[in-house]
Amino acid sequence: MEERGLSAEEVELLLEEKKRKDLRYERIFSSMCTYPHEIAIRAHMKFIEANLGDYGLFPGTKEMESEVVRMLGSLLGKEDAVGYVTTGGTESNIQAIRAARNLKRKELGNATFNIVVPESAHFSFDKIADLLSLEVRKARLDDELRVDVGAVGELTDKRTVAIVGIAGTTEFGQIDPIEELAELALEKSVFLHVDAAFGGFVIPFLERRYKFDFSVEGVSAISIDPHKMGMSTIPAGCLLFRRREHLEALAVETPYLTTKAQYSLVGTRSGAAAAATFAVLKLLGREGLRKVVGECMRLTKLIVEGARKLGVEPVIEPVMNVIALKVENVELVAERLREWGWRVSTTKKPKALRLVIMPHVTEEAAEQFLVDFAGALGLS
Ligand code: 0PR
Repeated sequence: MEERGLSAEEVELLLEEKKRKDLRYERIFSSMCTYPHEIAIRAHMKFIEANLGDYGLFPGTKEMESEVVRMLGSLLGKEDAVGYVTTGGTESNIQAIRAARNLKRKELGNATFNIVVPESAHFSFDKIADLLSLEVRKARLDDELRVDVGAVGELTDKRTVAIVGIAGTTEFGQIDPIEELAELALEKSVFLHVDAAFGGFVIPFLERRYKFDFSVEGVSAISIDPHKMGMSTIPAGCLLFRRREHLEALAVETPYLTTKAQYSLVGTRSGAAAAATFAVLKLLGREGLRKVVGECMRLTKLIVEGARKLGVEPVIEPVMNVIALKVENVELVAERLREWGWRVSTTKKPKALRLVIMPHVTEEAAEQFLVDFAGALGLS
């Protein structure tokens, strides 16, 4: 760091230079984030200094956080669910499992515990296992890439602190059979965490109905991320619990703050992202969110149909706005697309070209993508 600072103009120039290096989202089909909604940006800026880590100082911001929790609880089948605005899916998943582990500890004392997750689980569960010294048991998937509930049952024992179902898998956008997992969870008295970090803002607005939320008895906790399909700013996740005792299992005393206890993983935390989420949910309502999802699904279908015309089939019929296409030499095709300015990713098992059709994708971009995709396949 230099002794003397630069002028504001010089810093602005530096910022511009860095900004030019960043990609814009228009041709990014590999991300689960998008441009935040205009109202979210405004709210974020308005509450830029608000710290929910000491919310006695920011009661207005705290009210918005509580209202976000209430709105998302009602979206997910339980208006009186308890929770808080996290930094994203990773924190929500860590905290859900930590709460379950703490409850299990009360019952069994210190022991080596495990969690049972689908093979399709996000890598945040590997971080969790490392952080909490848990064994992660990965359950196989069925042909449709949903977790095999029989396998989950076989892997679950009395040292299992939680089983996990995914509502919107990262790679394929598939939904695990949450009702069957819930039956198993109730039968074995195990905590069931549903990772709906991506799908939470999608599934309630699909034409087809899926039971995946608190309306299913046996679901103990849900992760849902406003900074993915909720069009909020980063960092905005939300963790919801069915019962207050789950949240209480995370409490740490905070002697010198304006509050007595803290439940979050991070201490100082963004009030801005909570305000942004509040604003976007108030502005759009369910109707607005349904429109966003409807448009993403329309373009998802358009791309799948276009791919089929090129002789390319999806791995599964897309459930949500995530497409995995069976492409030979997939890394080569992805690389060609990257050279033409597209950002796409690939899945591991089975290998496929993965596209996430976020709200920033326009019909024009989707059509142009199909033209370039044909080129990358060597068809034009
Ligand atoms: N759970 C699921 C189902 C997820 O898909 C993700 C992230 C998480 C949890 C973790 O969420 P946070 O990243 O908010 O902690 N899924 C994407 C992924 O890892 C996130 C992402 C977003 C990746 C934008 C790339 C990108 O450009 O693939």
